[in-house]
Amino acid sequence: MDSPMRTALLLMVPVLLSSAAGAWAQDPIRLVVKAHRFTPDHVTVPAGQRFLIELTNQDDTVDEFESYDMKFEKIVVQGATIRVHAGPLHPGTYKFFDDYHPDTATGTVTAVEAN
Ligand SMILES: [Cu+2]
Repeated sequence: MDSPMRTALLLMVPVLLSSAAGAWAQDPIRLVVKAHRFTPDHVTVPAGQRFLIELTNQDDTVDEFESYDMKFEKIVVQGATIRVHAGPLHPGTYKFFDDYHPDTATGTVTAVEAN
């Protein structure tokens, strides 16, 4: 193999590896809270990677998106969309809730080994 071609192939490898490893966790997880319930109320993420949750509040009341397990807490006013970073998580199931309507607005994130 001639040298320029070999160099080009070697340069491509790390780019392909990093995009494959990062793609899943980098797509935001989109949640909606409506009638004081989350949709979806259960999501799966790869263990060991940071991820982003994007939450839209379709209620006409203020919510507080919170998780003791994942250590975030953020106000989301009516009609707004917020983003919170979470992870990296060990494999397991982690709870989140709306602190202003915790009786109905609850959900879970399950972290699974990503291979
Ligand atoms: Cu609420």
